[in-house]
Amino acid sequence: MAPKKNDKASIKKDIVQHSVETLCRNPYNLDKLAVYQATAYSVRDRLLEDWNMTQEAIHKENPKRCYYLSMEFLIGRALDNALHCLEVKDVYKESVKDLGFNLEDLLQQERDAALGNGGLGRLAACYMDAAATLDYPTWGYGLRYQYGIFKQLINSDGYQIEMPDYWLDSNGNPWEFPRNDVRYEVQFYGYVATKVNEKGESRMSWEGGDRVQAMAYDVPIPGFDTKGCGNIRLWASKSLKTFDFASFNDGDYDRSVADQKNAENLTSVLYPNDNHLVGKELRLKQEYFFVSASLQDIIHRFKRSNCAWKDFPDKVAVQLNDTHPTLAIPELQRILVDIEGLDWDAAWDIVTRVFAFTNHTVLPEALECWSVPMMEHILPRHMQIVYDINLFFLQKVEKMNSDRGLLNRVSIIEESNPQQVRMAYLAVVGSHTVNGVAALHSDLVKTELFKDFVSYYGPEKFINITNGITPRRWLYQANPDLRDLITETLGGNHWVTHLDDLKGLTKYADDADFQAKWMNIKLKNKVRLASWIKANLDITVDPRSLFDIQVKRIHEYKRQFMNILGVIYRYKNLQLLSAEERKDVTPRVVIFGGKSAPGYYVAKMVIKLINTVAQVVNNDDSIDGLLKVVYIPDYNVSLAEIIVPASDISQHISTAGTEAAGTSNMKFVLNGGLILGTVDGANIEIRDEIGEENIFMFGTLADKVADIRHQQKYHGVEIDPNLQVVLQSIQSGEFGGPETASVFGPLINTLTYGGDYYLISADFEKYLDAQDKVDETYKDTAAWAKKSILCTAGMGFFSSDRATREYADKIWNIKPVNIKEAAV
Ligand code: 475
Repeated sequence: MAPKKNDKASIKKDIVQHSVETLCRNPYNLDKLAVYQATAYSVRDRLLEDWNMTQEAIHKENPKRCYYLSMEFLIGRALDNALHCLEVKDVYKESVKDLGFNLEDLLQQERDAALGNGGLGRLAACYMDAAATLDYPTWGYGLRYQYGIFKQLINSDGYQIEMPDYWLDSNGNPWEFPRNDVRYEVQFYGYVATKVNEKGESRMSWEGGDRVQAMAYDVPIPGFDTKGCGNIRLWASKSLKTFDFASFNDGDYDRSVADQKNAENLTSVLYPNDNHLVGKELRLKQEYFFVSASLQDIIHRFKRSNCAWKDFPDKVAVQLNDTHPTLAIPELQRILVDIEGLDWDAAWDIVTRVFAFTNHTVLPEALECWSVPMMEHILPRHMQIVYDINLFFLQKVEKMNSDRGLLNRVSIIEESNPQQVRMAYLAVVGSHTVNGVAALHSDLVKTELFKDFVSYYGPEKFINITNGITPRRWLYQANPDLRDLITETLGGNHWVTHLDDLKGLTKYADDADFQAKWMNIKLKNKVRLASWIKANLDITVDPRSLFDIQVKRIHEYKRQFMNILGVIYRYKNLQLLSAEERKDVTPRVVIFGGKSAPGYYVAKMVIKLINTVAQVVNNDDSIDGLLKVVYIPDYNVSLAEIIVPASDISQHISTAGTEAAGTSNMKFVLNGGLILGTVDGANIEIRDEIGEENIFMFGTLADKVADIRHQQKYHGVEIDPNLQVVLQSIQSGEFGGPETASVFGPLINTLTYGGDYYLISADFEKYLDAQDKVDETYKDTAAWAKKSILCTAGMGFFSSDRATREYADKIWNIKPVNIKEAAV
């Protein structure tokens, strides 16, 4: 087939052809959605060429490959990204213009692929972008949920309402290739029997139960400045029995399709919890379905290369994105022992050289545990294998140290009622390397979470790889004016794949001319966000105000509550100021965004409080527009692309030791936004890279948190006096009247009864001081501009290219494939 041509005439022809032949539309009657789709299909054709060439190159070279197993991929929109990667955005803009359309409008027609909750899922997407850009032979594996993360509405009372996200609506999805021929069976339930194999050996065999089918859908991931194109393979569940004819004949139409529906339900919805475990049977089935299909596919590919099993770890690396895919460990052991006939030790040696595990959280409520009876029921053979893995592990530990307490502490099985399988421990025991996602977090992983495992295995098994973000989406694409200024200043595009080049901006930090250009771009991005807010929420905000943004999942540990309490404090202060005093006040727009898990009561109350405060503040003319509060509903990747470039300050204010890394902090700073943050997660490394004078940091240090909690437990919480005033104003009904005030009772109680676990009161004064500093600093535009430039200049380290290379070198032991050479 002749390669696609990228001149305007060919592109226009392709778009029209797809309108007619793929979408079955009359070419003289096309709407934006249809043209978006036809455009997407034409871009997909071009991607497909690169995809095929890349897979062909990898196949020929047959190098060691890495598989990134993640239950979540928060990809966002694909069209704009693909146009940039293929370097055809300008010609496409011209082409659709000729057809009577505006490309930017068409881009808005695409629905986000929102197959993730938050940080963990978006990180996976950034790593796939980097792996494709760097030509690594890496594939992602995930689930093709029919419903991604729910859509969030805010009702007129200020509460979160959830609506289903049926992203694969009737319009079809141009960004996936259904692989009708790539299907595997996945088994559940049943029982374990003993069987004699061909070699006359007695082996366990998993018999009976239910079976469903996994079918593959491939999502191409374009690389930047390469012909390489990566892949994420997503599994959808299908029924093996399409139709029950007996029931149909009996006139029982519902039953005749029930089986099919049941099987398809398995991958129908993403669990909407971030940093929180659910423990539901359907979730366990999703996890097993996912690892079973992925391993069958990986093994199928391995077997085609005619290697022996002992070579498996030299050909395959598997990264477990948190514990969610940890069943892959007992599953591979089962395949090797029960089906392939290896002996236990040889199999276990292979298993432990293949897997590596990334931990993303130390919060106890997020650590996965599965009840033994449930696992026994759904996965009877795996349960036996987990027991055996645990037994052999504990025997080894006992040889070194027979302390019973220690054996209890490191046991994969928790002796509770019912017993639980501690998935994180299983992941540690079955992996060769365990990594945390920022320096402080990896330290806590070693000294707290897996302390006993460190003393058994030694420290080398536990490493840090600080998270990174892709500069393609998060600067090049989301902030075109800043991209162009940087490219012009640095003399070319090289920085997009070598982010350390941004250091070259340092020498312009004091240049008044450059500062003016820089701040002008920031203003333009703020105008863009302000127009979005006006158009969608009908709130007027002044782009010359300081834009103060906190967008992320709503969680007590992230302390949006502290932010809104600070807003109330600011509001009450404004009310007290004279007209003269107000002249000196820095006007602020405080912007919130983020979803709460549907069942997370306290987080939902925080959303309600923010919206109630916004109602009052935004309608109070007496404060001269010096404060506005905005809640942006349905925060997602596409909104982030508008929000992130528009921040002056963003808040990353988790209680020290709770936010593993954070990645939005990196996105904001990359776009010249300053941070107001705690000494937590990656904030610390950002400070080290950009300089402490360019970040506003405050709050209790991680190693002091436990002491304060202990103190509070025995002596009660001493509420900060300023906070006391704020709480009283809520309780008195200043926001929403006396009836609403009682609604906030339980929220306020989280600070008083039982101790202020997230240290809002303990940190409140330092928080307000840091806010004052922000206001003061913002008054000096030149000083602010300098800080902003130095922020961007210092962010090279936080590229997902650096992070992915670290994984490749330190964990996966893989090398890039030479796509052009290998393809010929
Ligand atoms: C951390 N999600 C961030 C980010 O490393 C960090 C999903 C399903 C079930 C339970 N939990 C999850 C997470 O745990 C998660 O998103 N963790 C986040 O990972 C990437 O930057 O600090 O909170």
